[in-house]
Amino acid sequence: MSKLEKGRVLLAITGFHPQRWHELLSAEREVTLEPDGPADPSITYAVVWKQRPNLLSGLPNLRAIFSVGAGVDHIFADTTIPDVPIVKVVADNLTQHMTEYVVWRVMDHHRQGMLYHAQQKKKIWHEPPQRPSGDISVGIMGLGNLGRAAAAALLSLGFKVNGWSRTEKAMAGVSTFAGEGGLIPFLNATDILVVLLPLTPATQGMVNYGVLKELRKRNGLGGAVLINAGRGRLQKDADIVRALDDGTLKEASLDVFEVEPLPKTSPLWNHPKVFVTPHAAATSDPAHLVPIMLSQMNAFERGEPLQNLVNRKERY
Ligand code: NDP
Ligand code: OXD
Repeated sequence: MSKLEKGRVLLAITGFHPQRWHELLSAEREVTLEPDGPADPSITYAVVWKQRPNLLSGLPNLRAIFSVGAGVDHIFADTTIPDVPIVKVVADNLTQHMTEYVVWRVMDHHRQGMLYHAQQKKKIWHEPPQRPSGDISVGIMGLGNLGRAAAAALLSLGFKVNGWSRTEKAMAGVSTFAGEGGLIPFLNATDILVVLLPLTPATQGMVNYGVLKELRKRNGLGGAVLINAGRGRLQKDADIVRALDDGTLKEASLDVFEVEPLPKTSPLWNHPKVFVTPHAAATSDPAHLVPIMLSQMNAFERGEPLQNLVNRKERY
């Protein structure tokens, strides 16, 4: 089949330059760069990141939407998206990056990286007590593709691992909790909270002071720790500052924020107990993701079902 006989792709990206995505998709398909031809009836697929509102509803023959990220809240920000399947990213490379980020941040808090950093600045030679990882329970909010991989890596390092999800899940070695009823018991059994939830109407603002207050504090870490690599609007930035300042939280690693880029005026930038990364926990790499998208499009055109579909009702 020639490029022209295959479904045409609309590439609709805001916030970064899509040149590499364009080059790689163009190797197999005709690609239209938004805003060049948005209402083109020959467009079959849209590959999107934070697409312009009302753009997708103007495509008369759209058959599927592909998200450039694992999160799809950026797609639902447009309330007019047409009723076609939405495919999210599931890729070994992305999962590996997220696992590395979670292990890095958990290990740094566990091994007291912030304390050593502060000591080094003052040239203090002092060795605090070391606790075994088995004394620490890491609770992962969101036991999906990324949460499960992080859980497996943390288990292999000896941590106790709890997982919380919307529906009941079982995972060997992990204590699992589900739904609203499982939330408080999950938090009460957790020393380091790792947030890997999607942003949906049900999860927005969930990482707030009341939730942080429920974390366990009697641990070798000397307090509870928050790590959020899900989405910024899951959390209340001001509640995190309050929790850090009154000792509810000992430390936090934040990759995502209510407003991104994090405003220069945010107290999180200079907070001595916060480690900031710029939404960089797991970057979508087109070299890994475009071949997966293209093979899904090819399979779909052979009559095979699309994989990794978003549940439109739950919005993830
Ligand atoms: P999945 O869809 O595979 O998993 C989502 C998990 O969250 C599931 O376990 C799901 O429960 C759970 N969940 C959803 N809603 C609720 C709820 N209301 N209450 C309790 N649990 C809930 O997503 P991924 O693991 O692939 O990705 C997770 C998120 O990570 C993405 O949505 C994105 O926002 C973020 N992300 C961030 C990146 C970064 O660089 N910072 C990079 C990539 C992703 P159930 O199992 O019952 O369905
Ligand atoms: C994603 C992201 O959702 O990069 O993949 O945040």
